Amino acid sequence: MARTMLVLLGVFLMFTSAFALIEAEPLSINTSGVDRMPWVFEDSIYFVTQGYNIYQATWDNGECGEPEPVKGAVNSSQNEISPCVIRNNDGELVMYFGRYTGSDRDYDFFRSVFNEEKGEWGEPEVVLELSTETQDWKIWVNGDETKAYVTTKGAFGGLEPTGVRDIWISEKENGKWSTPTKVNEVNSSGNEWSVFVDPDGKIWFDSSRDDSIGGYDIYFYDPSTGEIGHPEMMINSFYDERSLWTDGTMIVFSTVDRPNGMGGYDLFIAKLE
Ligand SMILES: [Ca+2]
Ligand SMILES: [Ca+2]
Ligand SMILES: [Ca+2]
Repeated sequence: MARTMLVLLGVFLMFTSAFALIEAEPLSINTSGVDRMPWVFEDSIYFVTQGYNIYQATWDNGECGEPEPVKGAVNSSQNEISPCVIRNNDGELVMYFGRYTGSDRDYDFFRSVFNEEKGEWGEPEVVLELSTETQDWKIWVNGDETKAYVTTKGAFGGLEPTGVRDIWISEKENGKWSTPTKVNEVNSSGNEWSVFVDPDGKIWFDSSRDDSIGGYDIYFYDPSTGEIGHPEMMINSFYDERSLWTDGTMIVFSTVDRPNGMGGYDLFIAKLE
């Protein structure tokens, strides 16, 4: 009898510890308002919160410090979204992000360089080659600033907008971004709102398509196999899972109204290995 109890206890502990490893956990920086569009870089997490401004907090393997708005000229009275922070070949800290500029162009993409002397972000410049006349939403740029993926409700190169968000790619040639083209391997007839390329080259995105568990789910496209992966248990749920950041070992993503969150959009972290 005692032995049976011990075996049962062992099975229970194995189950709960394995489950703990794959269960996504909320980040401590979540608020009752909007907390979304995470980007981890060096020792900071950047994200969108508090009236659609970009905040940062110190980051140590999932442990976050107290968030504060990024210093300098990035945040304005308009909405800022989708921070993408890199360090380029000149050693500059660069942020690409989206900003709502009014009903004429909706959101456009901007680029700002961090001024190390002043300790703040410099005046952003609009990146017109990667922006359309309608809603441009998510941007990912590599460290060389030679390759960019964007999502937009608009279209480039004289194509007709489809009315939903798709993923497009551009490469820099002679210092100028090429006209973006559609990434047909990942686009569906529904919305692809976000895009993120991990260190292995996998293209991650969120989408609502036939096999989604509920609403929006997070997917990745692996160019080496040509297949689309759909992580289930640990990340995707009946709730909406949206934009994400990953280094290949962990993933930080936004989700809506998930239990254990603070409400609305919240940030969660899960291990990928
Ligand atoms: Ca929230
Ligand atoms: Ca626009
Ligand atoms: Ca879902």
